[in-house]
Amino acid sequence: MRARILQLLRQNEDGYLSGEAISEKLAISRTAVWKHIRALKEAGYQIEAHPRCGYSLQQAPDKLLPEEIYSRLNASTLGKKIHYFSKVTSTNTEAKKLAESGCQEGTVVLAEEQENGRGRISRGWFSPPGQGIWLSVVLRPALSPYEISKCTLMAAVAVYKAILRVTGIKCGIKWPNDILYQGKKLVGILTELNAEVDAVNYIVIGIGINVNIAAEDFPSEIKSIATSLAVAAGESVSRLELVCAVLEELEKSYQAVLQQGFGEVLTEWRSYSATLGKEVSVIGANESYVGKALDIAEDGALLVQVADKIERVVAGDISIRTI
Ligand code: BTX
Repeated sequence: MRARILQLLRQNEDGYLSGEAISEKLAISRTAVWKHIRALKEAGYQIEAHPRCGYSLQQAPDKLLPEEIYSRLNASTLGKKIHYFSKVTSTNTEAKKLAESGCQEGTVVLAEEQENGRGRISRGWFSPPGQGIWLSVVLRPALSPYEISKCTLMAAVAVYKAILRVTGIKCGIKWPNDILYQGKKLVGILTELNAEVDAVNYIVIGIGINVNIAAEDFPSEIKSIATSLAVAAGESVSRLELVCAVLEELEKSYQAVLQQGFGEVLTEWRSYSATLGKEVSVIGANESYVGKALDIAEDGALLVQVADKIERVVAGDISIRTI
């Protein structure tokens, strides 16, 4: 209902809209209108109330509020239900709890700040308040658990396209889960799986995008390897527009995967890759080697030419550096 009130106020951005008009258009009482307006003000909206003319929206807060997303989002499953937090331990942890309790597919968890944002293999993810997109999506794909590593590639392709659409910036995807700009990390993706031997119960795709973090605000240990869209663009970027674009692109890629398999995703991934054709150093638990990244296989593994042999590198067990 709040999303619809905001929509009405936006259609009247220059002028005022009376409480009576809103109550008639939405078939709710004047008191209900007043309560919703009060809640919107508490959430940070500047809404002017004039005794005779009604309400006028002056300014929306720079927050990823579900009302704002619902009124802009052009998707049918993803983001239909958004759980929003000002601060959370990790959106992936919250999303897993929701998935365990049976939430619908496409449920999204979004936070302004994560206190303990997670990367792969117990690494951390820097997630300061109000400057990034820290989100997790719950999916319940009818796929084999062996296919799930390709969902990370699918998410990377979707985020790449969303960034291009909103900012015009062309990034590069580093196998398997990072998006880079000029060699520095802009986006991280963490896919977590809950499955039986032959069936997936749910997956959580966690996406962290550095949107408006200033270069000097990254902690010293990642300053030289991290960047943000604002740094790349030279101006701040609308998180709201970007979060909607990410959900829309992810929904499109996901639908295509469910209907036609991963073929198209893998083709797109290849053309946006920052890894293929490069010399890479593969650092595994038991062995390390240097080779040339040739391609990704149909199962998503990275194929690396080492002397006259082709090694298959499987997601999750290695760290890879482009030389
Ligand atoms: P990763 O293991 O590939 O990368 C983690 C590494 O990246 C860290 O060890 C650090 O060196 C570096 N790093 C940490 N924070 C940042 C940052 N903000 N920008 C650039 N580099 C950084 C990547 O794991 C997967 C990250 C997923 C994050 C999302 S946010 C929403 C969701 N919730 C959650 O807890 N995780 C995911």
